[in-house]
Amino acid sequence: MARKKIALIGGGQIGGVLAQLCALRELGDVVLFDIVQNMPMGKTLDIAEASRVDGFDVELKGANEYADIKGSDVVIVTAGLPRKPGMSRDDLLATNAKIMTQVAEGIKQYAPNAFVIVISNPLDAMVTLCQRITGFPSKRVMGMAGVLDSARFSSFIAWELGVSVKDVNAMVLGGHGDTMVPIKRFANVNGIPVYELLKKKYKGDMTKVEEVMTAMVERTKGAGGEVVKLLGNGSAFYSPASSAIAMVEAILRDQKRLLPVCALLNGEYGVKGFYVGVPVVLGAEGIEQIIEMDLDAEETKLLKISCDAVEELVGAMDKVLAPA
Ligand code: TXD
Repeated sequence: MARKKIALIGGGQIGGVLAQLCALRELGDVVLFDIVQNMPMGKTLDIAEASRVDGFDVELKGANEYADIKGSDVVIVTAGLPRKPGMSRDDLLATNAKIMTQVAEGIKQYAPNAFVIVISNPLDAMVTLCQRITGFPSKRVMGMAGVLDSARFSSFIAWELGVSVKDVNAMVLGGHGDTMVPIKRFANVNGIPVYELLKKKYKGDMTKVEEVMTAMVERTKGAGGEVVKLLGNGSAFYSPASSAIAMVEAILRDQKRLLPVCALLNGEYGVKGFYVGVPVVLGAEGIEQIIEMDLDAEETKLLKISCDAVEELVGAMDKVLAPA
């Protein structure tokens, strides 16, 4: 059986790590595309030359032409500008919308049967645009943000409680922006609610428990910005790449994982016609199911605020892209 073909559009920080992870896990042959001449060829050659040491059998190729992504099974898009310190993700809208327009047209032409995972920011608007331009079925076009935001939330919980992060389950829903909604109530460590464990740790002092939980939620919401500030140039790239690879694996290995994914909603959670982060089942068909959780009044309110912010962003994008 032929190896799968994975195209990475954008050969920058995340694109490079994605290429290496695809190779290390032997997920398929990799094409790394960028508009910068030679750079993707340099990165893929560098990774390929580690194949003897790491022991992987996949081909890696750099590309400056869309024709090279022909027949890809999966396309991951990171093309666009990252944030600089002090910028919000939404500040990237105008530039990245124009880039996404070109990228989506290239994917539509050369990889019409691919699953597409968008990473570029502002995420919810970019993936909405990508699906509209490609016209692909929405179960094949999705955005990565929730896996990363949830991984960050899980890390903070593990560090606070002094337990292995492998036992932590926590989900972040909504848009990938300042309004994202970490779902505190369902966060647990191997089934034990985080609230219960915090209550034990702080000997029933519920004020302290709420304070610690709120601090973890706020750190999660600002986690991308925390890294941007420390790096001084560019944004997080290791954890975003790993998170997208988890989604690729779920699809290629038909794992039926239940993950928070940026998906096109058609009435679920009261949203219609744009993308937002919700729990889905991810398998060989792509988004096989969208799960509607029973949220309480507070969670519903916060999710609505987040969805409204995404809707506004999509509206702003439409204005930017409208012919003058
Ligand atoms: O959770 C998430 N979704 C994210 C998203 C987490 C972290 C970062 N996130 C966003 O991913 C970030 O805000 C950016 O919008 C993207 C890519 O981040 P990365 O750190 O990889 O940015 P780089 O290193 O600047 O790489 C972008 C590449 C760069 O090599 C450009 O030359 C290329 O995109 N680029 C293009 N490629 C193809 N086609 C066009 N038109 C193009 N324009 C620029």
